[in-house]
Amino acid sequence: MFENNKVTKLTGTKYPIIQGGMAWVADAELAAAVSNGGGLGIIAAANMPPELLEQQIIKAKTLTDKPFGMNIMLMSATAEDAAEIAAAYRIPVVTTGAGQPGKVIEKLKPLGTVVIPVIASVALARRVESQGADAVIAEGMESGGHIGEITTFNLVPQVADAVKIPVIAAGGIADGRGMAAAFALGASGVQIGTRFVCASECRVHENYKKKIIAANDRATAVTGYSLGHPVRALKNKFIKQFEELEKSRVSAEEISAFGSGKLRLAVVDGDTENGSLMAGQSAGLVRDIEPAARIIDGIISQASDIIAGGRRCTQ
Ligand code: TUI
Repeated sequence: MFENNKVTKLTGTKYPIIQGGMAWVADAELAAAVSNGGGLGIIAAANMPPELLEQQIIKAKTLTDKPFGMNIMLMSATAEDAAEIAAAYRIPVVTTGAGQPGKVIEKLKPLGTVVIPVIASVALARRVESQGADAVIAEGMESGGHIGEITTFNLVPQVADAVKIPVIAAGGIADGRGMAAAFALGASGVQIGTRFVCASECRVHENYKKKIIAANDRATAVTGYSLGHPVRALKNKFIKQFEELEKSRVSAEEISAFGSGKLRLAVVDGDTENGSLMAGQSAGLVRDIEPAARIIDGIISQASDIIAGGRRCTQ
């Protein structure tokens, strides 16, 4: 049912499912596993040194013959290097996040790269469309990591009304119900992050995965509003301390310094108390660690059943 739609035509994948470009998490192995499962795997350039990013791309090519993409985090000091590398390796699809992607579009579009910015508002969706973006990922504030202000349920249909390019929904989607709902709101694809953190192929520390699986509906909190960079993560000691600092008279620089390196601490060292466990509200929906291909198959089959069933609203 989802094969050969607007998004699969852009991404060259079987299904319109894109993996989130999660810093420290989205490496060659996860990207290849998602691509092998029929979605679009993504390597997150984040703050990776250029040599490491190149190694990851080369490694992914040994693990899959399917297309995979790259995410450029625009707040990163290495964003321009990442765009150079995307160009040099002819990465077919590039997603961007956390900023204005004008320069990336200008650089990569002439090479034929499909550029899909993550946006969190209608205004930015309109702007990137006029700059030549091929599609947009409308990311609601249910997402993990750096977020905007609008919920997926409101952002997706408003963006779908405002632009002609395909809209991919993100934020709060972890199963086939979420995917079916996204399509009902006008999306032609979904981006999924948190659920893929719990893919067997994802090399995130086991402790991180266990915290997501144990999470309930109220397990996440948003910090960083005072810094202008709200971030959603699972509540823990680190979040409590961060909240205390934000309430105090401590300077923004000191608070930022306190947050620095904490995602790595959680992902690599498995320190679930002092690290930043970035995750979306859909953590409450994640129950098991499963191979990426099984996650994708389950989502597609559940979403297809819901849509094909044309369910009568008697539930
Ligand atoms: O980028 C994300 N999620 C992220 S990036 C990240 S790394 C990080 N680590 C620590 C602190 C802060 C960040 C973790 N999670 N998602 C895509 C996204 N982009 N969400 C929201 C936006 C966005 C927001 C504002 C995109 C553009 C934008 O433009 C505002 C403007 O006008 O410049």
